[in-house]
Amino acid sequence: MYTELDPKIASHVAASVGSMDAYWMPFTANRQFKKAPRLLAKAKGMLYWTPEGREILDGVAGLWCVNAGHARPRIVKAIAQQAEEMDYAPPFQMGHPKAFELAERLVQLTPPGLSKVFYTNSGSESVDTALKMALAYHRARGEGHRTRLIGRERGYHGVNFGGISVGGMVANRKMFGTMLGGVDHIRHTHDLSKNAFSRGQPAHGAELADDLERLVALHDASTIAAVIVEPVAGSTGVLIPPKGYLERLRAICDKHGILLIFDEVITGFGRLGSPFAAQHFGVTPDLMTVAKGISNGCVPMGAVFAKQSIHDAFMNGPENAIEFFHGYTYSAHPLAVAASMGTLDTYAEEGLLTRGAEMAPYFENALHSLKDHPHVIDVRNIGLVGGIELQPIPGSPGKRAFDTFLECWNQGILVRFTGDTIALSPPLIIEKAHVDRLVGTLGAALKKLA
Ligand code: PXG
Repeated sequence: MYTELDPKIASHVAASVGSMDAYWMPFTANRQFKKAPRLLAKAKGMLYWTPEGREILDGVAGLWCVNAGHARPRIVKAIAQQAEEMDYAPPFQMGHPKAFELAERLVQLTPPGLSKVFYTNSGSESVDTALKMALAYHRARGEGHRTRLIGRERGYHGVNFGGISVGGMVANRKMFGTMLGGVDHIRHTHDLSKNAFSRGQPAHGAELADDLERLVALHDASTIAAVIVEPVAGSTGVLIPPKGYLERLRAICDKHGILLIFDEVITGFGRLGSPFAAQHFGVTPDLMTVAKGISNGCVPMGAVFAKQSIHDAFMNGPENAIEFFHGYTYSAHPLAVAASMGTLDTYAEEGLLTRGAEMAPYFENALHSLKDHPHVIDVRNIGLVGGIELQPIPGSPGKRAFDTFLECWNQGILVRFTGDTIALSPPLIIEKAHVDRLVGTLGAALKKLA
């Protein structure tokens, strides 16, 4: 099973896991992985260690989630204490004090108006929750004919049926039938012919927001409930909104009474150098989905932030009636709430929700030093997110990025790849020396593979 690994490493790995047969791994080439496993066994700060003790610098905050770095003491302590104090409390028709306290703290961080929090356990659940809220909101105010949901090409909104329906990644959609009906997509904003090697927001493409007008003309605004976009798309290769694009999308939604949903699962909690992308870009959505950084990835958690007016539209039946028939057994799970409190404490103490803005110029310059490396066709960045797009190997899309990812892993850094783009999204505690090591190693990997 471990024949492709160095025999010494293989025996360590084998000892640490035993059989790998039973675990059907998510979003993974299972057969390939099990022949040459890449395992992580320990984490602290900016670092991981493999079972055999090799140090790996974390260039992607786990999976865009460990924003405060690994094993932070306040978070560890909060989770441990909560596990002793109360492991679980039912969230339906019941509550626990810290869930309310956390909600009050969270809405201090959001843009004005997003004053209500609905808890979930993941980004996918947040997305499906927000889509359901949008539909139910219109129905509650007598516009039940607004049933269409609009996503965007190359969007990623998780893997549940709502999320893949509005999502725009063909591999995530094509195997799963017809999904939700009544969904349409606006065009994506990625245009290397005009915007390659942009620093921050690209100059060209604000007019792509007008594609929403095309769908309004086709379907009529009275049939459209909401539009969902990632302010910066992460999973599909770090797609940064052109200057003026989000403002224009907001204006078109307002004009037609369409709700605007920002999926901030990746951009939320400091990734761009502001608490949320909404503040970074100065555009406030009606609903905002988050996960990942809300609990530093330590215990699964997500949330939807809603405008007061959306919440209030539900509060119109008899007082003893449930207003929104939706929720999860683990909504506001005490361990997740505790992890989130410890996370917010850590963010506040260390100024992490704005630290990305301080580090961004250094990160940007380092990334753009890769411009003339082999096969690099674009470098793009915003806050502490970077994308390096590589020329695909003819006939083997994605292989160049996968090989680069593997070479990086062998050389001791963890990066992400999607299509032929390498993505970086390090923990927000990153120091300049880490940036140098990340980018230096990535550059060396690109040269080695040339
Ligand atoms: N929305 C967005 C914008 C995301 O990035 C989700 C929803 C779903 O979250 P959950 O918690 O259900 O996974 C995500 C998740 C990658 C990568 O490689 C990104 C995500 C997940 C897995 C891989 O970029 N983002």
